[in-house]
Amino acid sequence: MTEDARIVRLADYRPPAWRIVRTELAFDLDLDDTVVAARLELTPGESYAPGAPLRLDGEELALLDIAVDGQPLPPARYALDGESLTVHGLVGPCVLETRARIHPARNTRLEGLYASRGLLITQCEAEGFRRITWFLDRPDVMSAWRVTLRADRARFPVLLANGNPVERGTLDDGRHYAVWENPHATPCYLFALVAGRLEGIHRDLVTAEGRAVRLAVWAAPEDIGRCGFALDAIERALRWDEQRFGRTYDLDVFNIVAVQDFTMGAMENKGLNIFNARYILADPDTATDADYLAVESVIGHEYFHNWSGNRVTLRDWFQLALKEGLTVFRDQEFTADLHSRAVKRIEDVRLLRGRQFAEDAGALAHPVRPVQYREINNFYTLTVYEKGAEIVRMLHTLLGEETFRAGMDRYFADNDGRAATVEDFLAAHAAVSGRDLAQFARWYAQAGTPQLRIDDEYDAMRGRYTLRIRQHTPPTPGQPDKQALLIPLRFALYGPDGEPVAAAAEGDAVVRDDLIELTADVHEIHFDGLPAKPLPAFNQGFAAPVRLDYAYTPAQLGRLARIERDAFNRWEALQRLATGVMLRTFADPRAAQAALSDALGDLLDDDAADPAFVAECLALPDFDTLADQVPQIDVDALLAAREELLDLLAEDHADRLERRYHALADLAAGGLDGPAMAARTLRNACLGWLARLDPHEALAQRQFDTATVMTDRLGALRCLVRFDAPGKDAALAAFRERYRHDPLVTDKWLTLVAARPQPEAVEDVRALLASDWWTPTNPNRVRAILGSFARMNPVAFHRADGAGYALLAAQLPGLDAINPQVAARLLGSFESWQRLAGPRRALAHDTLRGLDGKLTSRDCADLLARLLA
Ligand code: 0A1
Ligand code: ZN
Repeated sequence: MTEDARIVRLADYRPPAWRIVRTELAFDLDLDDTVVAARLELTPGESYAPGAPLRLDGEELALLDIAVDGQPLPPARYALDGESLTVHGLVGPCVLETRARIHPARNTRLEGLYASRGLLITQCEAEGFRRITWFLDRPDVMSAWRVTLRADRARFPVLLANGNPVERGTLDDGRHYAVWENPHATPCYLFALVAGRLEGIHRDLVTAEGRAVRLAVWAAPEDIGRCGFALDAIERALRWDEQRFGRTYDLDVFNIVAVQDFTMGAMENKGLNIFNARYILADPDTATDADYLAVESVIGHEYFHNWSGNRVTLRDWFQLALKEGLTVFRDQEFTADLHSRAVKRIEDVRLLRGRQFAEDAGALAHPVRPVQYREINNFYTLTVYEKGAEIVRMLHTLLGEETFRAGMDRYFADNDGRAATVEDFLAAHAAVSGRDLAQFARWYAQAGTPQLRIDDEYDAMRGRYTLRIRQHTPPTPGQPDKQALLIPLRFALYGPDGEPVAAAAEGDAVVRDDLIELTADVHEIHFDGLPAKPLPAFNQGFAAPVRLDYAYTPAQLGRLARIERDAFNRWEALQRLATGVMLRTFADPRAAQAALSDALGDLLDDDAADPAFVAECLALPDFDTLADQVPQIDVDALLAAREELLDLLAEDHADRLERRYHALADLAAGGLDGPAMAARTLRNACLGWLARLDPHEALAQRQFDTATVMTDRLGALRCLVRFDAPGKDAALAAFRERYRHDPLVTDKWLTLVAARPQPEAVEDVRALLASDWWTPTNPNRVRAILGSFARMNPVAFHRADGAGYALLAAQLPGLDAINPQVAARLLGSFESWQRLAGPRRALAHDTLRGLDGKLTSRDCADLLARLLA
């Protein structure tokens, strides 16, 4: 088979030849050996051809028995290979029964059924179910399910599966069983079971439709005390989806489980969500405020999938963004409604611009809906998730909340119980809005971040102000030419008094209130009757995920930071100002720096502003965001320019920073309420600046010594490590010992060590890899050490001698053999290698070439080929 024969293409989609209308599974569970009995009720599907064989997916399964309609099947009637089971001579509806033996404890890929600390866990998305039994492992085959779990009662007292519990009882030899029924038509990627020694907490409630539901959180006994916040978060998510989207829950139970070994963040299996423990466990001593918010957001995300993903699922994996982009949008709105909308938007845009833009500009760029793949696991990307959510957000912007909600209702109603496509989603919104969304659909098909270039002109004689707006999307791999997109561009014009100017727009684009709908490569729009040239502001709320090029002066940005009505854009003005200073793009660098410093000073003096927002403004663009702004990444120059500016600003505002730090102390001592969290955020931001100034190291040390919550303890420790304070090593050791038995907090310590912005971090990481802390089968641990190193430590990862690249590359073959998805994500850290300036480009290139032939998984082989193409 050639490499190309493995490529799966959207254009080749065919409906299934067979459907599986009902699936009954019975598991005899054990860590080393599990036996899976499957009973599949098959009926011919749309593309059924009489006499054609049935081909089921199946990997690493040992066949014990096979029968059709109750009769054992002779060997001549079926064929097995490493990937499939083919059955011949089936005509019309029939029942296929198989029994297979599998080995969970040997499963280090963590796909299919695997063991984690004595628990048995499943992960089936995208194609893991075929490692449990033979099946049509594709999302458009939807079945009703009945699952029986049998196991030793002492070692596996809790037995969970999808749907509702219907029966349980005792067997001989100390064994017991439980039966679960999931009546909703569900594809196999949403199958789940969990068995083991777990404890649970629960809450009973009644949905808006009057259904009694039991919500429960399950975790290892030592962790159950840290699950209360997660249980509250489920209830908040359930109520929010009822109110904002009119979606109610549809089973008698909703279970979520925390596990320590999990490749991704969490998984939305029907009625039984499985979570990486880091997105469930939280208490003030071990979780930061940011961790709490992440727990709430991921719980929301998985819960919201029950409608966007489960009730309406995907026709094929090319449609992944149909569930993921939509569900990210929904979880973003959940957080925005519950907390600060402006702060949430800023954080989402930071991630988008710092990471997704880089993906879209690098060797791995792909459309939100790809048209081909070698390995679908490689498409769980920031582009599918985050840019996918931005597309839904633009639709919301274009239609407005009311029409968008009607479009969502229509989408859910028309597609409930079905496997849908992006076209179905757009058709629902087109139907309710009466709009033609054909051009808008290009957002799903075209890779690359669009660039808007805006020039303006003011004719004082006529009082006419003109905007000329050009759009351009750069070429990406396989897509040299791009077409114009429908881009909703929000804008405002400010007069000399700082008030918005109300002037009617005319020109060759549709303009509705504050929204210009760009559809062509170039638009010209003018406003008449303006007594003075206005100050324009664009893309409020970052309504469109584009780069925006308008030649602001530092003074204009300083002014926007004060007068712009949109909070996101006030933050954005400061980011632009800081970026321009660091990249030296302003004609008068001194004036630019002064404008930035003045604006930050005013913010620090503004006790009425939300402290969390002020903290966002103090967080100037990071390395990734700066690197995204330049054609060639000169690592040393970017890092140096950033440090230089931060040092100067810290000097400028030492007094103000200190005042806010102390003034917020009382408020920050509160609990998990918004004001207390915001106060801690700003205090720790101030500390981060102050720690740059020698005499203030003592402040960080004092905060570390007296901290009562993880947010403050970790915030202080980060400063000590970051600036190499004298107490750094003692503090790191104290922290490590205090949390030695807590894997999630140990990961925080390892992250600090691996991300320490010093070239010697390469040697520190090497030492960690040789220590007992290195457990390469645990994805969180691999991420804490190598992920933090490659993604959060540009100083060491891009070390001039190439030692950082070599360190990572040396680990990849071993990791690839353990867990290909984890290895592939690390390999993705090289996505921007082609833009590196100087010798680093060749060093990275050589490192990648050196991996050729050493990475055996389809995941890594595919990525490496694309990186080197
Ligand atoms: N659907 C999950 C993410 C997920 C994807 C793949 C996984 O294993 C390969 C696991 C989880 C979500 O969006 O939360
Ligand atoms: Zn998701």
